[in-house]
Amino acid sequence: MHHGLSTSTPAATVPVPASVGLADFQDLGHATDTFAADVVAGLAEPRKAIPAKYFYDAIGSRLFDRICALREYYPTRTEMKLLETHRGEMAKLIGDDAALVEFGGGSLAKVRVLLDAMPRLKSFVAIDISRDHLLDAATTLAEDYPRLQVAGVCADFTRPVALPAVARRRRRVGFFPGSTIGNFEPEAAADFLRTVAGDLGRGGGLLIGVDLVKDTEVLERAYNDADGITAAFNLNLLTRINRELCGSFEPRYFRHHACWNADESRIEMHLVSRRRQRVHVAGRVFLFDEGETIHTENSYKYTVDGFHALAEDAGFRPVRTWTDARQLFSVHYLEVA
Ligand code: AVI
Repeated sequence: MHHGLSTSTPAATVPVPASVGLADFQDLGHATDTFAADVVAGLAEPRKAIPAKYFYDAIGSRLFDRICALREYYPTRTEMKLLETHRGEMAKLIGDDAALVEFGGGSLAKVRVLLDAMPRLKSFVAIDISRDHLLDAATTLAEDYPRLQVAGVCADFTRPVALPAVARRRRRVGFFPGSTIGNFEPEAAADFLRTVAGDLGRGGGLLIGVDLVKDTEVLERAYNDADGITAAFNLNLLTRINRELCGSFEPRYFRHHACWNADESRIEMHLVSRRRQRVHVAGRVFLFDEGETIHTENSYKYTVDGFHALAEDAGFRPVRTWTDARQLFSVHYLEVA
């Protein structure tokens, strides 16, 4: 399973083998390394913060896969069930003539549910910033669906993407599962949807998974699992900084904290300093008071109406929404207005 917010490996390190069964593979060269600059800038802020996309190094990605399988973490399971239950109806809305375009597809696990329901679909494009991971996942998908034209585009999908030939003369339908939209600030979420509407063009559609506002206890449990996997995921950021940016963090002097912020409609994740301390990162020194935090993630939750308003503001028309019986999660089919 994938988060869709992976940070990159540098562009063009591995040539695409001529033998892979992909219809197309393009590297738009968006992958630039801003980890050091972002961390130093974030730690220098009066309220320390580091962008959530930096969770996903190899260890963080593996921990995220484990989060997705946790009993407490309902989004993955619930969304998968919604896709399985309603894939017939979703397939009809997408249409066999469309090119399906997944934004930040990662391991491309969820889209298989749709592809299995659409044996006549002609083309699929996966866009992801993580080049080698994308190449692997798209190649495996092409092997498993030999009748489908599969293309990969290594790009930052928050920027406009010129889609490859297999998607050009077709209606285009985007796929953005996992409630990754929730990790964008609402402004950035609207900007992203506007960009996607531009990529998809007139007549296009978007199938998107969005986590819902719900009982605080259910929400907080999902981000404070009993096995401490989410805590390890959060704290791994410090280990990554130590390894990649010559950091001197002592992870045991920090603790994971996740809580629901009702005013902002989001789960916040923080790393709380257990003591007054001084930490070196990339040749700079940062001071922490006891109890001071690094804000590491926001995960916004929407009501169905709230999400529709956001989508409409960004140039989409909501066509169909599916939710589970407990109203935990939603999947929306939107059309470019
Ligand atoms: C990837 N993203 C949608 C996850 C979320 O729920 O916001 C990331 C995550 N953070 C902690 N647990 C899962």
